[in-house]
Amino acid sequence: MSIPFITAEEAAAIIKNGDTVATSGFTASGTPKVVTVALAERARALHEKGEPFKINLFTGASTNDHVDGELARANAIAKRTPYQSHKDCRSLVNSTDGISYFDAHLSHLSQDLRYGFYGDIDVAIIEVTEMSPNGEVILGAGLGMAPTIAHLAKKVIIEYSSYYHNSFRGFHDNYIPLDPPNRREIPIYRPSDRIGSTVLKIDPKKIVGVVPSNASESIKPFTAPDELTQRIGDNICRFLVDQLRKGEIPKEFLPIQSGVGNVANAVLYGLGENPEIPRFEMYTEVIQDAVMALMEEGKCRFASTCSLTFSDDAMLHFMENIDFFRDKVLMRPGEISNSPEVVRRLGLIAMNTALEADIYGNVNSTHVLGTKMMNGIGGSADFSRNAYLSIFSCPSIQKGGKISTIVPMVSHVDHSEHSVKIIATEQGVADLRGLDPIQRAQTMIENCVHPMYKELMWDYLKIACKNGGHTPHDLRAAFAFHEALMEKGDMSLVDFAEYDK
Ligand code: 0RQ
Repeated sequence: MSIPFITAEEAAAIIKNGDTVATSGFTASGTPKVVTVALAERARALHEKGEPFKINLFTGASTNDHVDGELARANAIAKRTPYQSHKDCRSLVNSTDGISYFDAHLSHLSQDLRYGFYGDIDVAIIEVTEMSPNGEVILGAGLGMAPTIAHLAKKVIIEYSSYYHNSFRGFHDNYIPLDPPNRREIPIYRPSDRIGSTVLKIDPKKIVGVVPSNASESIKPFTAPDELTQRIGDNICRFLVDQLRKGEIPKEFLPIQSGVGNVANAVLYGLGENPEIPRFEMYTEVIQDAVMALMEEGKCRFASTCSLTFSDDAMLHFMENIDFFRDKVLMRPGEISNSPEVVRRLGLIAMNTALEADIYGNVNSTHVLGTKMMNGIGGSADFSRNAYLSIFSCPSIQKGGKISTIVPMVSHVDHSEHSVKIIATEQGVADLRGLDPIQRAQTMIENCVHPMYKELMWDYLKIACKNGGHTPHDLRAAFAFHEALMEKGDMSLVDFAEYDK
């Protein structure tokens, strides 16, 4: 059967008000780039005529301006999950009559969709880089939920990207686990184990059209590590070398998961430069520019990932040298790249970022002042709960010192004290393993808190300890830092005098 080429506008016209639309991709990579722009245009035109038009939008992770940006600005998103990081989308997520957003673990969404928890998928928009008439496709630079949504969706729109001049064939590992009660183990015993297929087979009867696209992922280069991120990165590297020397990390080292952002890049560069760190593998959800450089230097032997989150220049470099990377990279669906089962089996060193952490080791990755959604939990808990070593890092202060990121009690919990083993700031590293709560608090204050907040934090612990208990708190004062920020614009103006009675 022949599958028609259609325009982005024709594809957008297939999507109806109230539809649930799922897209391929993970971060900007592999997401649609033209159909969603036309869809936003259509929404605007309908809104101008006074007609309602909103979709429910399910993706692999965050997207790009072409998806979250365009659709948010057109006020075309009713429900959104599992992760977003675009400022226009975020502002609607945080307004009561904006987007109904629910935050979900990235490894969960594909299976939750198969379980039927969130209704039908009306339309899947899937970016491909090669396609045959029988519906066999080669995906692009990011998978996300592509295999599951291709299988579940009633209709599939293909975005056929001609941006990439060299073939991605061989990089993908498309795989859908059986669902309970028939699930078996996911047979990955090393990061390089292939378990699925390089091609994704989509029922050609469901493909309603193919839309040509020639857009890049539009990912900007990360800024070079500044002094602060460099210090955090150095602290983590020193800690890992020390663990290696003590034999607490096996001498072969363990696969690394690394979140996105500048600290992640700084740590990876640091590991690359450190002669005591052996060549390592990665089992992670995104690989950024730093990883490509480490592969070329021979320091990183292999990376299993869900997406290639390379800046546009780095992606061009990857493409020009694609044969070098063919046996060094596998891209998998998010539920496999982030599978808690595989993370536990491989024994990962997981490194993620916190917005704030408390003196007992609970971590908030998502909510500013406990209320405003930043991005979402992403894959951070898929990894940290199950890792061999889970490390969270953040600068000890934000906004020029008006915020201490280490607080008495986090204003929202994403990662409980039971999942968090190590916390690092530019001040130092708190190794919380095997410590009771008071020891944890002392270690956190001594090693991670910024000098301008240390005395205040000791004051809090003293007040809390007067109440006794296993995990001492003064519930009246536990959020005094947050209150000072809200009322006086500065946490350091907290006054514990009224509680110290
Ligand atoms: O504000 O933007 O006004 O400058 O928050 O802070 O330090 O630049 O942090 O960009 O690395 O993001 C946790 C959000 C960190 C991210 C989080 C303010 C600060 C700044 C951003 P400005 P930074 P980053 C892999 C794993 C969850 C998902 C995850 C994240 C802005 O890492 O989304 O880990 N993680 N996924 O000033 C008030 C505080 C603050 C604060 C920072 N305590 N209170 N404001 N800020 N701390 C990827 C995927 O899952 C795909």
